[in-house]
Amino acid sequence: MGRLVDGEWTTQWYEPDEDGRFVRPQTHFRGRVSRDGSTPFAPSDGRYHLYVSWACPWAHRTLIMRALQGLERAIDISVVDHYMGEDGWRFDPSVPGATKDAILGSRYLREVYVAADAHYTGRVTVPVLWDRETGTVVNNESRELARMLDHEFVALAEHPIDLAPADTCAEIEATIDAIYEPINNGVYKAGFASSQAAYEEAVGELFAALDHWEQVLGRQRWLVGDRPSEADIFLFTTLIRFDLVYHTHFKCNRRRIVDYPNSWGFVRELYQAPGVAQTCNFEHIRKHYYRSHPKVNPSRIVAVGPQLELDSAHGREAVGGLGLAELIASGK
Ligand SMILES: N[C@@H](CCC(=O)N[C@@H](CS)C(=O)NCC(=O)O)C(=O)O
Repeated sequence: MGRLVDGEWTTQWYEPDEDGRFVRPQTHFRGRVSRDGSTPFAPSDGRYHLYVSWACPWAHRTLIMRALQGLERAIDISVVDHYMGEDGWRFDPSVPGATKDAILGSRYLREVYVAADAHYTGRVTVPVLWDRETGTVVNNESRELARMLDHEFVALAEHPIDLAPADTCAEIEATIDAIYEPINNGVYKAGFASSQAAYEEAVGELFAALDHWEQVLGRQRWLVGDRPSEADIFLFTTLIRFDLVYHTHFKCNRRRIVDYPNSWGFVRELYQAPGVAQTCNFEHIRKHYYRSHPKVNPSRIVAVGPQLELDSAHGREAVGGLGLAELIASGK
């Protein structure tokens, strides 16, 4: 694990704050693809390329959005190896599920960042959206990329759906904010804490939030009412990894997601929606986390379990509202 400083690679673990808390760095590339011509990046078939990891929950947001919209043909992908070592993310097509860098043929993802900005300073993260036309990175912030894939590529999507409709968009944004610190980032704050107090603070907030959303999902089908939204995808990418890695590797072990009946049904409904299971690579998830954080797991031994029963009936119809598969079929 490391970072680029003025285009040069340095190896260094995350710097905690003075109380041992994990602090997630800001993202650098914040360009936007827009269909109204307001930015230099117009949506166009085959112009953009996504760099992803099957292991990463942030990249997974973009992979799910790409699948739900039917953008696989319009936006191709390169997939890094699951192992992230001293040199950061790397390409190794001999690893099942991983690919070469289809754009630059590079060995390490950091080369893509340096190609976009020779003086780049910051972490080298996935996901990354690359523009073939200008030869640069458009954006590397998953929340913004998910919104672009949701709204800006409608003309290229094989079955476009709107996962942030105007009338509920403010509530969707507020819900994405509400789950980010305690849940999406919370598992990392627990796992990367370097003091007992910071760990306990993160785990406390995490399970308070999981308990809260479990109640909500008992009353309504989705986080924002009766229709699926971006917020659901963002919760899903953390929950699908929870029992596999966060519970044991990041010590988030007060409960498992299978112990939350509503949340577990919610996970299964999303998993079973067309195209989503193909974005879930449990080998990459397991191997990445257990092997890539030597401070957390110095032996790099990969835990064997658990077996998840993701294909059993989710039963979420009982809560009412619109199913994700139904939304895709309706094309709205
Ligand atoms: N804010 C970014 C965070 C992405 C991120 O942290 N990705 C992780 C993988 S799960 C990564 O690439 N980490 C490499 C590093 O921090 O060196 C986003 O949401 O897109």
